[in-house]
Amino acid sequence: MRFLLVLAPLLGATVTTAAPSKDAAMILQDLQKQVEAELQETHQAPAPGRHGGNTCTLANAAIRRDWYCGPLLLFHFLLSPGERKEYIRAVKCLWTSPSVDPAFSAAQNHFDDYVAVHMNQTNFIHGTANFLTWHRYLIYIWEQTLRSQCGYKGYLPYWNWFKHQTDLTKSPVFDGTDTSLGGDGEFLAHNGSVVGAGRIWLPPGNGGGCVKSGPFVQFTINIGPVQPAMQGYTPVFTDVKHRNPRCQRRDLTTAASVSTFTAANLLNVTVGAASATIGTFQDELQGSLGTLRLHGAGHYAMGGDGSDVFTSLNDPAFYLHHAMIDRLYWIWQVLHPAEAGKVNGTVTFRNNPPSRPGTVDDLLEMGGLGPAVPIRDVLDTLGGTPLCYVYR
Ligand SMILES: [Cu+2]
Repeated sequence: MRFLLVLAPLLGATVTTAAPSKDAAMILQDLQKQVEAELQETHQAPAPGRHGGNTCTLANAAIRRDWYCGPLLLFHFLLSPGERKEYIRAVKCLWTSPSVDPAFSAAQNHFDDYVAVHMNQTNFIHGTANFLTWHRYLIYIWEQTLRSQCGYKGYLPYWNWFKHQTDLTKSPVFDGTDTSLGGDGEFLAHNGSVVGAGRIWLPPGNGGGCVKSGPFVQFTINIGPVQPAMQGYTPVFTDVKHRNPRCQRRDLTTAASVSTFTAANLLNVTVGAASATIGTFQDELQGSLGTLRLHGAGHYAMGGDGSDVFTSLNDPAFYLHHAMIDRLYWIWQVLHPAEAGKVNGTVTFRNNPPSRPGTVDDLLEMGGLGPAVPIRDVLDTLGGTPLCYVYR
């Protein structure tokens, strides 16, 4: 663990307060190199696989890449503008594909189906033992569906939180160009967002209304909102049978990104104190009562529909945000092999109401989106049952 020694002075008790000498994006690249080196050592042959005959290797694994993260990095890490447009075209294709589940009468298309499946399970997939694996599997199905139904040839990109976190309007994910996932919302006066179980207030950004630029402005969303963090955005219903057609709202909230997407937080969760066990790792990544952490900060940085724990999938950036969460999970798993196969927590939202502990045999249910699989099948992204991907 050469890398840990290099970082040792940055870790320990001072990790959350010291200002590391490298910026977060560079630290993430160091972590990436460390993970790639570990995988080269440990994955000379395919992992045993759960169902025998695993054909997934490092050489044939899919590579999920950065939507674009700035000129500092080598070009092959990044999506080209043409690749970004291909991804956008495929997402539009889902938006114009029919809903597959008649139970979701509010869903007008297959994009809405994802919102509905997530909304129906919200209290059993957050603050739970399956949080990381459920979302890992959901975005995998999303990726594979873009490929199988919409002719997409690439893989799911991720939003690199550690670039442009001081001005989200400059982020290639949110800059409003035709190679972004849309820009900020129209200005709509509101009183900011209340998050962290009511204990944290985030000031309003410059948006709050309908996304005003980018490739998806003409699309209508239909489900929710159920519990948007943004004040003044009124929830209207709580099931998937009542359609609420509207524009997608966003309020790019730099107060969330700049305070949370820091080198100290990145180090803490990947190699610092919080990385010690699956329990401490997932709590730090996800956030707990009264704290804003990486997962929550991404949602609140989007604001508007993206800030709704039930229906944040209405913001197409959801998938790139959760790919980044999954990337950190993958990095952490490679660097902590003794913990990588474990789960921690129960089967209800922060154990409310009290419930049994989750296990790796629990099924990840995907409604009509895809087959249910046990957690153990998606613990290894190179396990071939069905996952076979890495990040770069
Ligand atoms: Cu979720």
